[in-house]
Amino acid sequence: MGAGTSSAQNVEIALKAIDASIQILTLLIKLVQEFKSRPKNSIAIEENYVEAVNDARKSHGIDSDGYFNFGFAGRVNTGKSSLINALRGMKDNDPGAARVGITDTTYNVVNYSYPDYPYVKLFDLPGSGSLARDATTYFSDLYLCAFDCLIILTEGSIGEEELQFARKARSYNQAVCFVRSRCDQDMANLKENCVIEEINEESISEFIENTAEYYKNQLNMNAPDLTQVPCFFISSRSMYKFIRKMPTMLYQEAEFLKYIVQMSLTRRGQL
Ligand SMILES: Nc1nc2c(ncn2[C@@H]2O[C@H](COP(=O)(O)OP(=O)(O)O)[C@@H](O)[C@H]2O)c(=O)[nH]1
Ligand SMILES: [Mg+2]
Repeated sequence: MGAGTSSAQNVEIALKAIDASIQILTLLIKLVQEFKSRPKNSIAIEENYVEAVNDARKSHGIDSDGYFNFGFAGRVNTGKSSLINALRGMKDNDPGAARVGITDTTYNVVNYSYPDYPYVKLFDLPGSGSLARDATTYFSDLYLCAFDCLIILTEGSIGEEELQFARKARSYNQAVCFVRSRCDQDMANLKENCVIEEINEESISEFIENTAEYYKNQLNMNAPDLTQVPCFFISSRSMYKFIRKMPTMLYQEAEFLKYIVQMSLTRRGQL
């Protein structure tokens, strides 16, 4: 909180933040009900992309009319598998959980279903940017245009290859977003280095504000065509607790979920 901010102003800011969170959560709860049943509509694909998208779906064994499909792409170690586990309310060592911390980059695409949402599938894609995976052909090799929404996990900054994936996704009119996971580790480092005193709502929101500004500037400078692609700052640890309805400090887990749910429903004309 800036110097000179009165306690009345602090309370007002905190109340506004709580109000915004309640609004997001209320909307999220409402939207998520749609995922309890089969998609009502197909995704409309532009005529010149129909063949490529159908090929991509076939290659992943995707039934796009019967299921909502979300793809998780990005470099090795960015937290794709951990996020999928958290979204499924699973610990990394639970039976059936995605394998975490695996440096072997050659394993295949694996899709995971959702215990409470049988019509949702989450696709864990092999990491890009390794010797085993050529970044220039990653998008086409892995048929990344097949999903309702492509979620690109990033590291501290958005690299050229992530920009290319997002650009390609947009050329197919596919919903896409960047996600910077592992933010709890950043916060722990800041505390360790005495940059912040405590990890609390205030320091988290300041961290998100600063990091979001940095990402926005990066996009403005390197990819002005992609400034509409949102970036969410999250932690899979917080996501797990959020999904399990356990108390936790949140980063942008609710905003991220709201976005992907909303994009999928919009593409299917269900919103
Ligand atoms: N603290 C923390 N560690 C994470 C988080 N997400 C992933 N990790 C760790 O980062 C490493 C790589 O995660 P993984 O999900 O396997 O990344 P992937 O290669 O992109 O699938 C593992 O050691 C995870 O435990 C997170 O949100 N917080
Ligand atoms: Mg993985």
